[in-house]
Amino acid sequence: MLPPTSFFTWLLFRTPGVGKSTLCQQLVERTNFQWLEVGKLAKENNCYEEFDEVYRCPVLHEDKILDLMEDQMTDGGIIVDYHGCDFFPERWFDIVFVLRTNNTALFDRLSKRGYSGKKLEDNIQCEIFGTILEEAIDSYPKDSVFELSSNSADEMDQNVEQIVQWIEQWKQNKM
Ligand code: DAT
Repeated sequence: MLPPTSFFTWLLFRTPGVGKSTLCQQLVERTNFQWLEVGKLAKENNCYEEFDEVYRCPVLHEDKILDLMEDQMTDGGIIVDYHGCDFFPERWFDIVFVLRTNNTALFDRLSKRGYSGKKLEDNIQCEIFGTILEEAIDSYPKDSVFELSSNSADEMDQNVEQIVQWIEQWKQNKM
């Protein structure tokens, strides 16, 4: 059982392909929380510093995106979805979820998405070494970081149920 807590929820998720969007979509349908996709917000507002030629992707301008998010984060009830976490202020979040997927499933999902070469290898390695879980534990209180396994559709359903229960409990505690 996840602990009841106060204000914001941060759903921090891992490497691409672990099921962040799928989970967020289902949570939005089941709760009145809003889904804030940091990657999408950055794209819409051109929050980039440069282009990374190795990974073939733009590099996030962290200060710009934090300024944009600040207003939205003050009201609470936000699910923040991104693959990194150490640059967000700790005060924004009450809880951090890190999704994990085994290498075989992740390899298949990322290959289907068109990832190959170094980008594919590095993302798989990031998952193997638990890089983002480590980053979350280093950046936030240990008792607010939860790891959720996301290998199968059944596990996805369980994760949704567990988080919905946590949100219901959070609402009751606020009444
Ligand atoms: P992300 O947003 O983390 O990049 P996604 O939600 O787009 O990931 O999911 C990538 C693909 O994997 C998509 O086709 C749905 C599938 N998928 C996600 N989570 C899954 C799970 N737990 N079991 C089976 N398939 C899953």
